[in-house]
Amino acid sequence: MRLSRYFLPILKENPKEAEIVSHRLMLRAGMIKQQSAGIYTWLPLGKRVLDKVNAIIREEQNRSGAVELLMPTLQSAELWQESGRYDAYGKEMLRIKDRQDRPMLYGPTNEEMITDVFRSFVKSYKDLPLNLYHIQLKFRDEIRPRFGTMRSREFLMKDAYSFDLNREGAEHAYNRMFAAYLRTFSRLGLRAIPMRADTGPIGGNLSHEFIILAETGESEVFCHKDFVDFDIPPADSDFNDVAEMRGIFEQWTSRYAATSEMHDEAAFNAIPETDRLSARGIEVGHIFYFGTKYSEAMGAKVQGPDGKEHIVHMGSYGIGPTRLVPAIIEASHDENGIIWPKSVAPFEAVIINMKAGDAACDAACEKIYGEVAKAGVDVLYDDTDERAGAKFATADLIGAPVQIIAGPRSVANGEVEVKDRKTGERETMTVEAAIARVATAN
Ligand code: 5CA
Repeated sequence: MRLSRYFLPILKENPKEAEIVSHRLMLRAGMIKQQSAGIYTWLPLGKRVLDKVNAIIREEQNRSGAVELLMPTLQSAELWQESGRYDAYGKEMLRIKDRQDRPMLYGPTNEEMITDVFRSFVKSYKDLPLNLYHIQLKFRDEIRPRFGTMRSREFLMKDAYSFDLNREGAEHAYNRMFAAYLRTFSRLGLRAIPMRADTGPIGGNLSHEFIILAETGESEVFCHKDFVDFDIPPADSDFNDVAEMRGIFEQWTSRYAATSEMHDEAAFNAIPETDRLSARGIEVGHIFYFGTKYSEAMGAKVQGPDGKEHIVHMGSYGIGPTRLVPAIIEASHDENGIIWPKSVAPFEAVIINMKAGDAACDAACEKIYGEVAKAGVDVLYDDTDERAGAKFATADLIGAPVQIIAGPRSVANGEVEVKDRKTGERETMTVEAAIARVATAN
């Protein structure tokens, strides 16, 4: 991508409304624009990151055996009257009437709708286990939307819903998703700690939140300090292996870790004082086992191997991609801007032409740009006629992991500088070596 043809509305000044660093940097780097309270446009740079986050989430959901579909954002009130949540959900639900005066709502979550999909088609235990997910916009009329897309009113959610014949099967589904979540967050460059959590309006009694430690986080968490270091299940884990998945889950749950709602002072105090960690964090995922709460109310049942009807056991599993993007920034930035993990960087490399219009600089940059792009690397070429200082500042702000800097002096020797955004280390090398460095790192 040539910057001269891109749409990157960088802000020079610090926006006053931004209270936390991720919100400030997302506005300054031209990633998002607020449209009204808690409602955002994802500008091209932000959209690139969001797409990469979603791609990783999708790969790990698919790996675990979940199957993707897409449900609508607008739902009819009738479905929610069946489950009893239409009245119970309260003011967070945005209620709308269509031209026929029929009550509708902008979905805050999809348990009812997926249960309706399930009951329309699935009649036999032979079709189980089943886990269906989508990545879709939600709306919750939060009293206090804040921190940009961290807590917004319209936000993206990956929500998965599992269906099993009995509690045992549902526990396996839960453990499988638990392992998939550990892998997902790790690939996003994050350490998200699973903690016992309250189930709130979703219901049920088994639930974990995945929390990233951050001072600006809105959740209060308590755990053993060693709990923040852990192994991630490998890609070749057998998600169908009940014992393997239970092992991963139990390795976790054997140690005390809880959010403030579930906080058990006695259990926490049983940890030696020097090993206790109480901190703040950002909830990036939340999983629930709620048994037959919706399937019973809405008649989702299958014929079992015994020939009898069984109400199915369900769980739901959420991740917030539009919250993950600022969470990654909270965890990875410096005073100059964002430092993206390679897996979600909007551009893996930026080429900085320090003297656009200079024949030798242009030729070197064009060569690097052409070859690196051909190798499949997402590369941004700053071919604008801004001064070099402004180009350096922009490159640092938008946080591509590698910068290739071409100035007249080095280009005269057939060389460019390669800068690592994270460490700040600069290395001079030939144009060919720079191409190889960026292209083969892929
Ligand atoms: N149906 C269940 C799980 S599928 C559910 O709705 N769970 S939730 O309420 O915990 O939301 C799931 C995830 O969505 C949260 O972990 C969080 O990452 C994200 N999320 C929830 N509310 C917001 C919000 N207002 N802004 C941004 N992300 C949000």
